[in-house]
Amino acid sequence: MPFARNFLAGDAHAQTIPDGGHAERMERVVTDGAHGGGTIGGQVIAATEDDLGLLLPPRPRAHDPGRVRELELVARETRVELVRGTGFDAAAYNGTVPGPVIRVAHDDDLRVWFTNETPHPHTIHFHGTHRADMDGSLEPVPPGASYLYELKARPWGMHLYHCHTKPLASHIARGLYGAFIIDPPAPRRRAQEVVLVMSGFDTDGDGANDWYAFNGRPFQYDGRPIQVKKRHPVRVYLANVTEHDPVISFHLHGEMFKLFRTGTTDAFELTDTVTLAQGERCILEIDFEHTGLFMFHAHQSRIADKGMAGWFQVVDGPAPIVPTAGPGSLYGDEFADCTPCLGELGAKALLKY
Ligand SMILES: [Cu+2]
Repeated sequence: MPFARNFLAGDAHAQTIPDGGHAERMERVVTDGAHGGGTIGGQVIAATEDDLGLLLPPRPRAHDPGRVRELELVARETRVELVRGTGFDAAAYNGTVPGPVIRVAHDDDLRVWFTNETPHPHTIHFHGTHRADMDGSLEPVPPGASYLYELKARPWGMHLYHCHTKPLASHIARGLYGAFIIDPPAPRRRAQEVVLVMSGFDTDGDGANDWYAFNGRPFQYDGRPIQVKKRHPVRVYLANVTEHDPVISFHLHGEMFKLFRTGTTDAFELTDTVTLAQGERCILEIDFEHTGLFMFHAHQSRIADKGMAGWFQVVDGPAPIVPTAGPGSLYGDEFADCTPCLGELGAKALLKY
């Protein structure tokens, strides 16, 4: 048990969290209403719900090297609804598939208190740089145990976190993954920001995906396009964590986008399609010139037809970035009015910073 020192007995929430001398700058992230709010350094941060927590990333923070950012992730088994009447037995971080969007700044000191409340061993593996004992691939966290992951958030870019317990495919495919954004020291230009995590769901256990989705819900942005404003940059944090398919493509209609691969440099390519292998991610920036409905989807038709398709609704004038009921629904008309679907998965997902 070389890393036993990192296992926390019992309930991590009952632990005294050391402040490491940074109490005045420590910010705790409460991610699940079940655990209520917390008090750190005299600051009370309440847990709240947000239906759009998987689409809209937390707001960026200024570069402040050494700032401590804390959050809690709890793995639980849960049944999620993919489309009406189709459930999926998932293992999920904080109850949603994908797990909550984690967003920190370059050089933040990230502490993730992980508790495994499932009957199987799980971990969290973060992409980016960290010590070997923080990798999440060497020491499975047993059922009922906790583990404290500590890492300096580097490098800036679009990353992932996911379980790294064997057999890997089944752990990831069950839903233990999420987006991990590290903001650069020099802020990116102002933009309307969204997160799109692409994944698949093998509902019958035959090793092939039966449904595909952006942010865990097939067709959700098809029935409810994502509203954005014309001539205001749209930034998409895009990741592919699809198991069972070697690659997923992403294609945008009506406009080109700047493609920043992994988002770790300012170099970009102008295109309208990007193909991502499993675990790859990128940042896209789009300046819509025209109003109207513009589709985005996996260019592999089989995959788009099974849920990985949506729309941007570009408007001229004030527009919140929210999915709204829209007129267009090329795919999945039967799900377009699935009001109860919207938000269920995102309700517990938002990290409050
Ligand atoms: Cu796992």
